[in-house]
Amino acid sequence: MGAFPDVVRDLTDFVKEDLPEMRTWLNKILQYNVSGGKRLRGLAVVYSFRMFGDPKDLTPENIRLSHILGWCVEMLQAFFIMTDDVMDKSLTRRGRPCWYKQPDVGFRAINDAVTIESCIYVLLRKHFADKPYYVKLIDLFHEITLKTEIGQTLDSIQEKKIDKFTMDRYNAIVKYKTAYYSFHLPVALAMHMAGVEDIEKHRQAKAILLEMGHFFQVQDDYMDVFGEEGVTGKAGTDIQDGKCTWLAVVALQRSTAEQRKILMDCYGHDDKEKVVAVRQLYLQLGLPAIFSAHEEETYNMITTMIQQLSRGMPDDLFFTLLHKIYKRVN
Ligand code: GPP
Ligand code: MG
Ligand code: MG
Ligand code: MG
Repeated sequence: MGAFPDVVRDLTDFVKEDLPEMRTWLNKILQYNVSGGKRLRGLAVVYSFRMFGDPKDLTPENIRLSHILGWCVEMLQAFFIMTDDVMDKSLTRRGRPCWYKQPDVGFRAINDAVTIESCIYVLLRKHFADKPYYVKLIDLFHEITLKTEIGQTLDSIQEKKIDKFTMDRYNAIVKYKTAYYSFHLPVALAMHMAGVEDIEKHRQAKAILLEMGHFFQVQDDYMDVFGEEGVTGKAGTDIQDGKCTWLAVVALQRSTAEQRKILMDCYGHDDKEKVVAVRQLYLQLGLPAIFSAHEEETYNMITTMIQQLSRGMPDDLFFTLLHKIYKRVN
């Protein structure tokens, strides 16, 4: 948080002084959409740089740069959630109305979101242009932005076709829409910053991070239905939107013909009674207990993967990330 005011100043300074209303607006959209939340992704950059960096490189200046890079990841996240909330017709985010739901915003939120995305590259140029790893950072942001957008497309074209939901399809959607940008991106950025270019180290890190990212979205899907809005900060929309979620896939796998009919009739409708019927069916099928068992299994599987990391890989970092998400409630 100490670096955030400087980040905002760098960006508002990009806008010339003769456009004061734009400077005020930019300040407002950054405060509302970037500064809140758990900052899990941004902090992952900072932890990863500390763990991968050679002790002699952990200077106050470099640590500060890792904070700025962390904010760049949080800005990418802001860009995604601002547009995702429009597409998902969500009402609340981080315990407040979604940005597009603000009375003076509406569809202008789309421009605000892409503006925040572009700000990432202003910060990268300002702080990293003279670094040998500058191109690696830009390239990774671009590659993972496209992967996430591919995931968002898969997520939206799958909507409501409940008879087509399979675990394979689900796995592909969440790898692209969530795992790359939420877990792989922050750690890979920090590895480049720390000068770690060993392909095998990147491969091992990515394998674990994509598993964590996958599980993170399973949790997100679970909380969409069974979480408390006061704790998650967002009202669920997946059943109404007809999303291919972990709950929907598991429910389909375990349904009798009769239960399947309830899903076919009720899933994907913005109708209170139908939403309640789907939730009831999830309870009847015992999904909360199945989710808990899956959480344990995933925790054990990722723990084993971390224990098998080669020497020189910071297993503490991966355990810290795992413990941040295990049994999370928001
Ligand atoms: C999570 O889906 C995925 C994203 C927020 C990535 C969006 C990507 C874009 C290119 C816009 P979700 O809809 O389940 O998230 P939430 O529950 O937070 O709305
Ligand atoms: Mg959403
Ligand atoms: Mg979505
Ligand atoms: Mg969700």
